[in-house]
Amino acid sequence: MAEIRNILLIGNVGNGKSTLANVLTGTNEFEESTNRIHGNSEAKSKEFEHKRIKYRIIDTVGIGDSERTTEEILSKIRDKAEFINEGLNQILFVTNGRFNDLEVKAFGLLNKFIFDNQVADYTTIVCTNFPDFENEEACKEDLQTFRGKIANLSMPLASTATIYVDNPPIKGRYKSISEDSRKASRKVLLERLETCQEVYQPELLAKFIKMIDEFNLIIKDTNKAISNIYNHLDNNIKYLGEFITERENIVEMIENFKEKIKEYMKERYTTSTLSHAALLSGKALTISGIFFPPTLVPGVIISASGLLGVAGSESVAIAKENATYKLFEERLVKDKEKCETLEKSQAELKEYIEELKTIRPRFENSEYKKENIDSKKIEVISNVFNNFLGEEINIDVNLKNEKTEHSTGKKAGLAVLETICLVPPSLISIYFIYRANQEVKSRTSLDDMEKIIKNWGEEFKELEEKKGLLKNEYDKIMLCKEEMAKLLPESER
Ligand SMILES: Nc1nc2c(ncn2[C@@H]2O[C@H](COP(=O)(O)OP(=O)(O)OP(=O)(O)O)[C@@H](O)[C@H]2O)c(=O)[nH]1
Ligand SMILES: [Mg+2]
Repeated sequence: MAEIRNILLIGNVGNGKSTLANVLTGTNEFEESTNRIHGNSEAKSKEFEHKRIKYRIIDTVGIGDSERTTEEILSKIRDKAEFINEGLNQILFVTNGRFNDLEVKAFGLLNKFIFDNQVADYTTIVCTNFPDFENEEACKEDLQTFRGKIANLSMPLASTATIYVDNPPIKGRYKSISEDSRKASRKVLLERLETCQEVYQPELLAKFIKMIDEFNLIIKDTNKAISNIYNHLDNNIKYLGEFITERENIVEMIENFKEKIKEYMKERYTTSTLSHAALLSGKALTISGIFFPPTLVPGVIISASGLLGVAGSESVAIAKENATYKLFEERLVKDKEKCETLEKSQAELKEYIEELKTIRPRFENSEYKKENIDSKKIEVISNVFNNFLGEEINIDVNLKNEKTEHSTGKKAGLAVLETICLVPPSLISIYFIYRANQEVKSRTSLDDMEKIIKNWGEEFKELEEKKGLLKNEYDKIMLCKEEMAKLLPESER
């Protein structure tokens, strides 16, 4: 025999469970609701002793409310699992004598999911609100009609032991009469409970708890995966937007520089032509100085200034070009970093989508769904999976990141070589003028920059399309997220 007898009170909202708990425990610790529609939201338990037998009265929140789903009804009882697991001595099914369909349905659900066929042996129906409860004949007569009525609703209930009580509220004009009535009710109840020695171990409860917990975990995991997908999609879209803008900025920057470089290329061509001309004529004067000495000094001066001009214009060109490249390359490095970040974020997004996919079979195979415990919740989750995972999800964005092959060193080396070649008297200057002319025409120094921004230009349309696709997925997941939030308790939304 258990040390303490657990007595579980169940029954319709407002049928007098809490009142009965007060009557039994001889306290007023259980809240007797005056509002019959919105009863206790919380239910507690209290121990007391009578004739050296310890009892624990476990009140529950009213069941059988037309608004309540199967799960709600069952989970009310599940909250008391700690005591139910210890074993129950008696379940007091509190009714006001007018059993309705919902009460019968609730009792049926309890049998199916928490208790088992044996439950009727451990249940006593307590009819409250029966002022004539001390009149044996009146009770018998009522019991007959009552059983006749419920026989076709629930056979186990029709054969369950039934007692009658009346626990009117202790207030107003009839206060003392009410107190007397409650005392007499208590006697009837305790006499009944004294005979209940056996402990009933509801075996289905553990299974039921597992089923509910499993399902709650599915909701939690689904919600987490959806939130992660939502956040990543949101980030990806914003990021891709910024990425596109940034590339557009680079393209604009290059376009501007292109103009500037064109300008200085022209200047460079002029300087280069003048310098080379000076150099050529200087050299000619120097050579004629052999035959006509007065031209020697001016010839050396003119060729030296020409040489300086060539070297100067070349080094300015290299420096300007170098500055442009540096800037471009810096932006390219940033662009590359962005590509990598987006790639990483996309990989994570894919992982979360895969995760969501793995939850789906868990949901489909769950006992909860098979037993259709809560059709509303099941529908919400089904819709979420169908809506988001229904079609192939296309989130891949392939970004190309190119490298430039600009080398300042090579150019500077060539320039030095050029200057050295110009020192001895020779006609090589003419070739260099020709080369400077060619460079102005082809602007080779901009070639690879132009190639990159051209490729990007072709990619922009594709990226915008991708952004649109991501946005579609985002809209879908947002709806799923909103739906899922409805399944979560207020505090976790
Ligand atoms: N006359 C009379 N009134 C009762 C009896 N039992 C309960 N009441 C009244 O019915 C109302 C509801 O009683 P509660 O004990 O709060 O009912 P409950 O089953 O705990 O209700 P919930 O917690 O909402 O499910 C209260 O106003 C009680 O005073 C009874 O046997 N006779
Ligand atoms: Mg109550």
